[in-house]
Amino acid sequence: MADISVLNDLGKPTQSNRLGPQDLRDALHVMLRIRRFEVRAKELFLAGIIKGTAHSSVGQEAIAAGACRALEPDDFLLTHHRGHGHTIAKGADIRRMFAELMGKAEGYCGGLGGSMHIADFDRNILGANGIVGAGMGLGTGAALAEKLNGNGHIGISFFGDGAANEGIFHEAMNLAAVWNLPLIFFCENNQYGLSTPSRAVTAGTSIAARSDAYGVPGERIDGNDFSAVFDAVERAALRARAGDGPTLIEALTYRWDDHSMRANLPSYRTSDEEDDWKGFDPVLRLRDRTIAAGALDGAGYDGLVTEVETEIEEALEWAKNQADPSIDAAMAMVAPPRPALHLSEPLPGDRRLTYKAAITEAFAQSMERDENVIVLGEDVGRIGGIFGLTEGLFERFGPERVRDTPISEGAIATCGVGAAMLGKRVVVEAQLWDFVTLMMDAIVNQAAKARFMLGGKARVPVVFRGPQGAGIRLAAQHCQSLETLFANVPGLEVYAPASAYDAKGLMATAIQSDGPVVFLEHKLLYLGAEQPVPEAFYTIEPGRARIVRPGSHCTVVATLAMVERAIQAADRLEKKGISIEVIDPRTIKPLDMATIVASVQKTNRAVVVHEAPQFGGFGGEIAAGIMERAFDWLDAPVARVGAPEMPVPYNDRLERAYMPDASDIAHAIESVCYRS
Ligand SMILES: Cc1ncc(C[n+]2csc(CCOP(=O)(O)OP(=O)(O)O)c2C)c(N)n1
Ligand SMILES: [Mg+2]
Repeated sequence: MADISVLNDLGKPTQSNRLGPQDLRDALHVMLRIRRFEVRAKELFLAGIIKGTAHSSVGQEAIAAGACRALEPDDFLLTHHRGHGHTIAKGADIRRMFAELMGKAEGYCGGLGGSMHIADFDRNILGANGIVGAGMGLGTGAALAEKLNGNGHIGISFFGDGAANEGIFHEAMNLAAVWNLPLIFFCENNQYGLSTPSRAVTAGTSIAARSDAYGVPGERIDGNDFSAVFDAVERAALRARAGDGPTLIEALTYRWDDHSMRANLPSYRTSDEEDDWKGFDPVLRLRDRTIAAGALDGAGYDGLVTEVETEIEEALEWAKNQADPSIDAAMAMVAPPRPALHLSEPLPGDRRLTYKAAITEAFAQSMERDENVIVLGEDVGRIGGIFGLTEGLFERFGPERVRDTPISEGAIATCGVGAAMLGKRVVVEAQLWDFVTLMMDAIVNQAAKARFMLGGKARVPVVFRGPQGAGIRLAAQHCQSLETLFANVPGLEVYAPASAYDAKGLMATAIQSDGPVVFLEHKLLYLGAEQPVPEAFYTIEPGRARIVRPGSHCTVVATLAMVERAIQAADRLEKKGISIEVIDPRTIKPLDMATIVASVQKTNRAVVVHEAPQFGGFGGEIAAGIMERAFDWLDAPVARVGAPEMPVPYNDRLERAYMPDASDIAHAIESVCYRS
């Protein structure tokens, strides 16, 4: 059972000097629209017209109406799964919301997102979210972008009491506080996270009290009192606009319905408790105040209710009559159009740079060309990153654009996504690529899907980059090759350059892309010698493999540190009269299967090499692609070379044995060459 003592604080009248009778009437109108929307949505769900699930905000309407009234139209809003009220109060079109809930093409997300992903970028509604807590991380990024844009806009991230126990709450609060971001953290404490009472899983006296730990103001308010919400958000907005940073507001409230429309959970709340809270109905409380203020009488209220009912019926009838989306339209939403790139790659020339310096040069040139390019990561600023990839950028472009972050991978990565949504091009460094596992929500659930699930308008130009791979004895948690985790996620591109030339050109391409790119580097390549790299800015079209070494007897497809080893194997076998064609795909996704297939049609044999464990590696994808498209040309099954089914060992000798080397590759080549 919930803590009923909180009721003692409710019902106390609060006064806002800024709100006149007409404001109260307008807010009541908004709250009635929210309530009717939710009531009808639930009925439509039960009738099978709305599918999946949706989360009603009945009982919580004062929060949406009060908070959004204190914001300016240009301020941004991020919400969560229970977001209908927030989007309606921020001005979203109810017809398009219903259409989305019905999965229609005219819905806010083209029918591809549903209730949990409604966004309206024209109104700075940056999206509801199906991942509890994600809006806080995204909010830090959106707030950072607006701060850097210098336009005076601020934003709000709504989340629940349950979300306050996610790590992202703490990471985002800390980040927003240290960077003084114009962001309001608004916790709707409806006292339950699904079936679990908040007080049973939440330490401390209140969620608001946690603000002390981050040195920002925090207050707990009556969330069923429109004016209390308005006042608190207005105070927080004034602070944010004045450059004084974030505020945490915790509003006590109660949801009247079950957790979701789909939920058919055993009872976990008493009917007494539910009835008590219904006695604090935010709509009726505002109705009474509005009547007392003289802006409405009883008949006027009934008229308002009827007006809202008519609007909602018309909206849902309109929505019902819309068409379903087509699969072609859905496919077009996955990735943004590619920006115009240099179609022909420049000649390498005589100037030489290391792999590392080539990437640094791509950062510097991209930052010079576009002031919206920013770099985020642990130690990327003052010391230029622990491997030195961002060396010199801090001095040249300043601390606003080259930002040393807290050790908060979840916040850094979601911050990058949020900043990208509001105009930045963000490079996010994972100090060691293994730490990307703490960034997975941002990359996989947010960046990869934002354009698709939020209606095609979200732009997410973020490069998630870092050094993967073994070879310098950093053991199991600092040496993995994780490309397949990303290659299997629609909406992501995965680049893996093996040469300095490709590293510079592909990094420039990645930064120019309007969609998210996972950019894999390799620690051993950082140690490599200088190679020819053009001085001028250039890009490389992703999805174009490079034939690194021509040959006629067997095709070897290799990436990153394996390219050099494949060349060594080819050199050895050449002495035995075997001619090897080595292909570096350069980008794992998009993958240039055409070049690989054409090569196999010439050589009739293929070996695929990667450093990641063989089982489940992307070598299987290439082998299958060759089998599908060049089966009739094959003289032997495609061979794969990868690491064994083992975490990367620390011991020097074992680590060397773990990584495929030229002998392993040569052995595999011989096995396919001498087969027939
Ligand atoms: C990261 C994550 N964990 C779990 C869930 C499943 N889930 C959806 S809503 C919810 C409860 C959230 O509670 P709260 O944050 O208080 O929001 P409320 O539903 O009460 O509005 C849970 C557990 C999820 N969507 N995302
Ligand atoms: Mg809750």
